[in-house]
Amino acid sequence: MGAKAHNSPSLIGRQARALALAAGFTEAGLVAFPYANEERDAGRFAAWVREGRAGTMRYLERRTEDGQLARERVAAPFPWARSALVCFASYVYPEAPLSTKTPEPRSGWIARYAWSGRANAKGERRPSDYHKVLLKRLRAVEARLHEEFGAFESRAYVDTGPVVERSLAVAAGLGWAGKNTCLIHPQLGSWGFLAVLLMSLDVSEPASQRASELASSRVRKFASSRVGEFAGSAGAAGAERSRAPERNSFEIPDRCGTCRRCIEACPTRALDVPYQMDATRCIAYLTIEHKGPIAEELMPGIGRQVFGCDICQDVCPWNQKALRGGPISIDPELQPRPELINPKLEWLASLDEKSFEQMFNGSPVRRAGFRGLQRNVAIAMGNSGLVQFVPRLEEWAAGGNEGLRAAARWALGRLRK
Ligand code: B12
Ligand code: SF4
Ligand code: SF4
Repeated sequence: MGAKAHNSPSLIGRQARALALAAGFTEAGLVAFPYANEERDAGRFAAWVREGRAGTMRYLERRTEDGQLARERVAAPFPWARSALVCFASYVYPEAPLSTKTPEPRSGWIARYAWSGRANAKGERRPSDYHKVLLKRLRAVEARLHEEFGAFESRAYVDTGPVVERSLAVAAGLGWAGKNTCLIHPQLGSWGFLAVLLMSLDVSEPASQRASELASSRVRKFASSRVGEFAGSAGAAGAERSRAPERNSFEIPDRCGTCRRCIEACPTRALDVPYQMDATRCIAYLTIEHKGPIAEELMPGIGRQVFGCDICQDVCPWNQKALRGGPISIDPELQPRPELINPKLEWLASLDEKSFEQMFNGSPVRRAGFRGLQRNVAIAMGNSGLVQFVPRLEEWAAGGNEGLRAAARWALGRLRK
C-alpha cells in the first residue's frame, strides 16, 4: 500500500498500541526490525521445516527467488519492513466449557476459536471468521497511520501472510511461546488470535524508553506478580530465566517452568519435543488441514474432536487463570454460537451439503470441507463407544469418498469389537 516516503517518519509504541486497542484488539505491541532474537527464531523455523514437521502444509516451505525460506525472516519477502504492529484478540469465553471436561459420548468438539458468530440486523447470530473480522480492524489501524504519516509501505495479515506470527508476538512483548507452542499472554492466556501489520515506518523510541514503558505496562506487571504462582508446575524455571533478560529484548521470559501438562495431555503425542510441535500428528492439522484418509494409528487419539483441538490449551494453568477472572469482555464480532459448543454427533452427521453451507459459510469450520467434517465425525463416532451410530457409519462405509469411507470402516471395526 503506497510508496515508501523519502524522509521516513517514525512511530512510537504507545501510539501504535492505542490505535490497535481503539480498533477493538485486546492487546498490541510493536517490533522494530531487526529484533534482538531474529537469528534464533530464523534458525528455529528452518529446523522445524527441515525436520518435516510441517507435513503437507507446503505453503510453509515456500522459498524466495534467492532460495531463502520466505518465513524464516520478515526481511526475505519484505525487505522494506522496518517495524511490525502485532495485535492480540482474545476469545477466552469465560462461561464456556472445556474440551477436557465434556464427558458426554454422543457429542463432539469443535475448537473454541471456530465458535465465532455475530448478530445480524434481525438479531440472529450468523457465522463470523476471525480472519475477516480482524483484517478489517487491522486495515482500520493501517488507514489511521496513513492519515498520520502519509505514504509508507505496509501489509496487513491475519494468519495467512508469510510471517511466523508467534515469533513476532514474542518479540513485541505480548507473551512467551509455551511448550504447547502457543503464544501465552500472562493475563489473557493463549486463547487469542494474532494479527500483524508490517510497516516501512521506523520506531523512534530509544530502546531504554520502550523497555521502561513495557516494564510498567499491565502485561509486565501481571507477569512479574505471577512468577512462581503455579509452584511445582509452572513458574519456577521461568523466574530463574527472567533474572537474565537479553539486552535490547522486550520478550517476556518463558513461564512454563517445570510444567508438562500440555505434553502429557496431547493424545497423539504431537508435543513430544517441547516447544516444537510435530504438526503431522496434531489433531488440528489432521481434522482441518489434512485432506483424504487419516492414518489409522492416529484415529484413536483424535477422540471426539471433529474440528481442531483445544486440549493442550485447556489444560494450561495460564488459561485456567485467564478463565477465572480479569476484565475480559466477549468480542461482539466473535461471540460463541451455542450450537457449535459440544455439538451432538448425530446432528453433525445429519447435515447435507446445503445445510453444511448454511451452518458454516463464513465460519472457520468451512475450511475442513463437507466431506472432511463427515470424516472427522465418523472417527469421533468410532471413538464414542456407542453402537447407535452403526447405521450411519454403514451408510458412509459404502459411500464414494475415500477419506470418509476409510474412517467409517475403521469406526465400525472399533464399535463391533
Ligand atoms: C501452520 C499453523 C498451524 C499448524 C501447525 C502449528 C504449529 N505449532 O506450528 C496446525 C494446523 C497444527 C495449527 C494448529 C493450531 N493453530 Co495455527 N497456525 C499456523 C500458522 C499458519 C503458521 C505457524 C508456523 O509458522 N509454524 C511453524 C513453527 C516453527 O512456528 P510456531 O509454532 O508458530 O513457532 C513458535 C514455537 O514453535 C517456538 N519454537 C520453535 N522452536 C523452538 C525451540 C525452542 C527451544 C523454543 C523455546 C521455542 C521454539 O517459536 C515460535 C514462536 O516464538 C500460524 C499463523 C502464522 N502465519 O504464523 C497459525 C497460528 C499459530 N495458529 C493459531 C491457532 C489459534 C491454532 C490452534 C489453537 C487452532 C485449534 N484450536 O485447533 C491450533 C493450536 C495448536 C498448537 N498447540 O499450536 C494462532 C495461534 C495463536 C496463539 N495464541 O498462539 C495462529 C498465530 C493464527 C492466528 N493468526 O491467530 N496451526
Ligand atoms: S493434538 Fe491437540 S493437544 Fe496435541 S498438540 Fe495438537 S492441539 Fe495440542
Ligand atoms: S501447560 Fe504448562 S508447559 Fe504447557 S504451555 Fe501451559 S504452562 Fe507451559
